[in-house]
Amino acid sequence: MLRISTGLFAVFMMMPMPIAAYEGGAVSNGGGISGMIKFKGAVPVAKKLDVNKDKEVCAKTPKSDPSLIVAGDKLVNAVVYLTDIKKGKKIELTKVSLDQNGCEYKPHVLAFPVGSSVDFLNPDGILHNVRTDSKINTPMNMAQPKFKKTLTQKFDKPEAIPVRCDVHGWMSGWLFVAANPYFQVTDSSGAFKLTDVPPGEYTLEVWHGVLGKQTKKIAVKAKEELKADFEFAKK
Ligand SMILES: [Cu+2]
Repeated sequence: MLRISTGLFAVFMMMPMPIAAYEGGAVSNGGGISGMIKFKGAVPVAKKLDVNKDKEVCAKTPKSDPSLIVAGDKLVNAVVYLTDIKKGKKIELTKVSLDQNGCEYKPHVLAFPVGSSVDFLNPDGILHNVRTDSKINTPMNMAQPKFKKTLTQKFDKPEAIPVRCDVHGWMSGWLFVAANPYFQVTDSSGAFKLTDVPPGEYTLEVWHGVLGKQTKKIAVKAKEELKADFEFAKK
C-alpha cells in the first residue's frame, strides 16, 4: 500500500505542470536525418505588395508577397521537425527575435523551441502593432510605438502562429513554436539536417504556411544518417 504524508502531497501539488511532454538529456548514440524540400511545377511569381503607408520608411525597398518562396526548385521557409519524439537532446533556449525592420518580418518564418521568449524589434522609428492569431498560446495584440524598441513575449505551447501588423496590412509572418529541439527552417538551399536523434521510430513532418503539411514515418538507427526528401506542389 502506498502511503504519502500530507506534507509531501502538498509539495507535490504545488509543483508546476511540465510545459511539454518532452524530456531532454544527453544523447550518446544518436543518428541523423537529412534531406531536401522541393517544389514541383512552375515557380510562382510573388506579387508586389502595395506599400501605401509610412512610405518614407516602408517603401525604401520594393516588397513582394513572402508567403510562398521557391528558389530554383527548392522550397524556402518550410519547417521540418519530429512530431512525436518524447525524449532526446536538451532544449537550449537562446535569444530569439523577430525584426520588423523596413515594415517586413525578418525572418518570414521564425521557429524556436517551446518555452522561448521572443523579442519583437522595432528599429523603424514608427508605430507597429504585433497581433498573433494564436489558438493555443495566449494571443498578443500590442501596439509598439516608435519609442518602444523591443516587445517581449513568451510562448509556452507548440503551435504555428500567424503574425500581422494592423498598421501595415501587408506585413505577415509566422512564429513556429516547436515542441522539441528537432526542427529546422529551410533556406534557399531547401536542405535540412536534424542531428543527435536517439534511435527509434518517429514521424517526420514538413509544414509550410501556404502549402500545408506532409509526413513520413521514419526509423532512425544509431550513428547513421537517414535520407528523407519531400516534394510539394501548388494546391
Ligand atoms: Cu507595422
